[in-house]
Amino acid sequence: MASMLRLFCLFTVLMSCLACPKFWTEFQSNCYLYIGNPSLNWQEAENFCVDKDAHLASIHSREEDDFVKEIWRRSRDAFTMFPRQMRTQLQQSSLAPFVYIGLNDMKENGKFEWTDRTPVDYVNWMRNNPSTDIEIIGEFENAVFIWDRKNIGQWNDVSSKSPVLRGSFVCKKPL
Ligand SMILES: [Ca+2]
Ligand SMILES: [Ca+2]
Repeated sequence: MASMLRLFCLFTVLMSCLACPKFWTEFQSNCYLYIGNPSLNWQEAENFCVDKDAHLASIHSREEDDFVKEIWRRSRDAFTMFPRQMRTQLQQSSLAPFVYIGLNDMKENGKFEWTDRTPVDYVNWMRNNPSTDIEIIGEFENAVFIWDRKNIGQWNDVSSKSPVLRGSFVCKKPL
């Protein structure tokens, strides 16, 4: 009986090694964490992910692009189920109009990279993006978010250290 118990414990430990941490969602052998916190810009969001042994999500296929949008939209959809008073408190954190991902051209303007160092093999830019480098309030557009304008959910480059563009983001790490 004791050996059965030991075997069961071993199995449980092994299984937990093969699963994403609590609150993370598994998709194609990676774990994703959606954060609806509105108080972070791109750079702060990446720092948050690194703190969790992850990076802002990289996206390598249409399926992964849709998946990231799905966990973000699901969170916004769930928001409408809360009572009205609660919604006011939650409003900022649940209704971010964009979600940051790890794409950036901080090292060299126009040369986009993922913060997790995976290859850039898929992009989904919005019309007129990436922007020719327009300097806005002393900052160049060098980091990317998915903007759900017209429910299309395409990519836009913005300033990585914007004091204004604070929104939600998705961290990703391998399973
Ligand atoms: Ca740029
Ligand atoms: Ca742009």
